[in-house]
Amino acid sequence: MPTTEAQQAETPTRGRVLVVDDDDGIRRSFRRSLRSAGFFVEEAGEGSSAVARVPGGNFDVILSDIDMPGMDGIALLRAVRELDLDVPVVFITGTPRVETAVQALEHGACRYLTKPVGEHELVQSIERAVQLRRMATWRRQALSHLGVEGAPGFDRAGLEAGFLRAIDGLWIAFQPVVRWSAGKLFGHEALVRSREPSLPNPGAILHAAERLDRLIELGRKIRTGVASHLPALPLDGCVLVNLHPSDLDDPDLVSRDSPLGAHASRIILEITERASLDHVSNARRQVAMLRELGYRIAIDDLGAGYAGLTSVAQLEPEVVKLDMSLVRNIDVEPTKQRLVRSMIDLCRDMGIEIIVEGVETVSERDTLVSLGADLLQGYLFGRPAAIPTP
Ligand code: G
Ligand code: MN
Repeated sequence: MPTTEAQQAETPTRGRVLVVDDDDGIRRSFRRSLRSAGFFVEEAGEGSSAVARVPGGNFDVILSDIDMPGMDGIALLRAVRELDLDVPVVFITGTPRVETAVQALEHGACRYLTKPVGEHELVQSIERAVQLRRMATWRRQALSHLGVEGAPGFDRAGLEAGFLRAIDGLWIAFQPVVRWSAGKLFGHEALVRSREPSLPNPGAILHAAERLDRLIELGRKIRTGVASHLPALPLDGCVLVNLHPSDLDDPDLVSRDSPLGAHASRIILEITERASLDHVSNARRQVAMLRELGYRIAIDDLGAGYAGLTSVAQLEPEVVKLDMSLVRNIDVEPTKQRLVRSMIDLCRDMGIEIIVEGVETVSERDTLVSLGADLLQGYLFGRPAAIPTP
C-alpha cells in the first residue's frame, strides 16, 4: 500500500530521494516503489525546480530522467554539482546513448539505468547510492578528525608502534599486466603488503601513515622496496608503482638519485583518481618534472570516484587504469559495456594506453577484448605475489 505524505514524515526513512521526471505516470510509479521500500520521496516535474530543491533538501540521492523539456538531466547534474559535490545522481533513460553516458560519468553520475527498470533494480540502485552518500559524508567527517590529538579513540602511541612494526615487516607483491593481442607480458604492478596484524592491508597502513603524518617516509620505504626487486623482473616489461598524492610533495621522488631514478624509463607512476589533487600545491609541475626524468604517469582507479575525468584533463597521463568496479560482471551488464567501450575509444583518440583492472573471469575477459581492451590485469592472469630475490 502506498504511503501518504503524512505517514512519510513520521516513519524513519532509509534515505531521502528526489525524483525528477517530466512524465507524471513514471514519476508516480517510481514514487510508489520507493515509498513502499521505505524511502522518503520528493518529486519535481522538471530540472530547474529540482535544482531549486537541492539546497536545504538534504537529499541522499537524486533520481532523474535525462531527456526532459527545458533543463535536461545532464544540465541538472551540472547545476547540482555546483551546489553539492557529493549527492549521488542516478539517471534513468529511455534512449541510452554513449555521449550522454560519458557526460554523465564525467560529471560524477553514479548510475545510468535504462528504461524499463524493474522495481527490484530501482530499489537496489537507490540503496547503493544512499550507501555511497553516507560513505562520502562519513569519510569527510573522518578526514576532518584525522590526526587530531585528543579526538575520541585516537591512541597515537599504539598506532605509532603498529605503524613501525608494519614498516619493518613491509614487503612488495607484484601482479602481472598482460598485452592480450600479443600474448605477452606488459609489466607488473607493485603492491605494498605488511606482516603487521593490526594494519592488515595497504589501506590501513596508508591511513595510519596519514594520521601520523608519516606518508613521505612510507612512500620512500615502498619505492626502495620496489627498486630492490627490479633486477629480478623482466627488463622489457614496465613496473607500475602506486603513489599517494602527498608523495608528489616529496623532493626525493623528483630526484635523479632516488632509488627508482635510474630506472625511470621502466616505471609508470600511478596516481589514484579516488583522492583529490586539490591540496597538492603543484601536482602539475611535479608531474612535468617526473616526465622529464623519464617516468610515465597513469591515472589509477578511473571510474571509481566522483572526480570523473578531471584528473585525466589535469595530468594528461600516458596510461589510464579502469577501475575494477566497471569490470565486475561486465559480460552481463550492457550499461558497463557501453561505458567501457566509450572510455576505450576516448583513450585511443587521445593516444592514451588503457589498462583494465580486476579481470576475474574468462567471460569478463572476452567481453573486454571484444570492446577493444588489450592491456589486462586481474586474478584471472595472476594474483599479486612475492618475487623471489635473485
Ligand atoms: O587501487 P589499486 O588499483 O592500486 O588496487 C589494486 C588492488 O586490487 C590490489 O590490492 C590487488 O590485490 C587487488 N586486485 C588485483 N586484481 C584483482 C582482481 O582480479 N579482483 C579483485 N577483487 N581484486 C584484485
Ligand atoms: Mn594501482
